[in-house]
Amino acid sequence: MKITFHTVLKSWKNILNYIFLATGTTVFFLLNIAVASEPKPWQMDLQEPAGIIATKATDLHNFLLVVITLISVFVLGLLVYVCIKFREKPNVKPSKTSHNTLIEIIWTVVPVLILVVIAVPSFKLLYLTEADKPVDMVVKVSGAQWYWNYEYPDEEISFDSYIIAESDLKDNQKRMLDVDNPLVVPEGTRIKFLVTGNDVMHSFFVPSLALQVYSIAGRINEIWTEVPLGKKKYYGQCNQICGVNHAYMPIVIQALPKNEYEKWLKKAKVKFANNPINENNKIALLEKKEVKEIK
Ligand SMILES: [Cu+2]
Repeated sequence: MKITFHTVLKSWKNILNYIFLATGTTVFFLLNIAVASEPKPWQMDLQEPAGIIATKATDLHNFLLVVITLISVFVLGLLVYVCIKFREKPNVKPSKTSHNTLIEIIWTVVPVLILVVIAVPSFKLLYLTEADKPVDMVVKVSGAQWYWNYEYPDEEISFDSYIIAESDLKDNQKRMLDVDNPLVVPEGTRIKFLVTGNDVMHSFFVPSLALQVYSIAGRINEIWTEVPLGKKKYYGQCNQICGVNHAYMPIVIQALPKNEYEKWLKKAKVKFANNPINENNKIALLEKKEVKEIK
């Protein structure tokens, strides 16, 4: 091929096009990461953790992944070694060994030690999730067939949250994930969720915030999380098979800056003014508070 000024210019143009395209795609993905925590197509890893519990849970997951990989590789290596070393050809007369005290002690003690090493960070995390930490706000979540109800006991508002049907989706809304009324919270807030159910069992599951708790009728389960700073949407789904429309009850937690949250709250108090607050649950909530204060 003859190299002319024109071809050089053309190839430079191509290179520049690629650079622009690559930068554009990267910026798009970074922006996407910045505004939403959601599952991605062909995602192999966990969702990016948000808040202290999710970060620690992801760290534990990564640590366990190393441990389990080492164990699997070791066991596979042993199997291959045994298959080769004790194959029939060089061992026409098979060994009849049935006991070896040293090996038996090793294969009992080493797994116990591994379990202890795993148990320490695991229990630490478990205690953290169960800890009665002071929180900034309380939200009551009720699972129903097949939608969620969110109640802000301190603000005396309550509303239902339904999936947006595929035919009604707007350009920036996600199929099977976006809802009409998201659970709006202020950014940088520690929230306690009181989770209960209206009918069958559901499960309130928002992976990026490490929230997963069963929603059971007649029972209140507690869980807390720290929503980090930043205007962001955290997507989740019911993950307890609860009936025919189980797949259609997604969860959206929308974190807003404090002033935007206050504005939303004002509007919400008007919009949801007619929604009844469950008086029985409110009493249960008060009792719970009192019990804690006595302790
Ligand atoms: Cu479900």
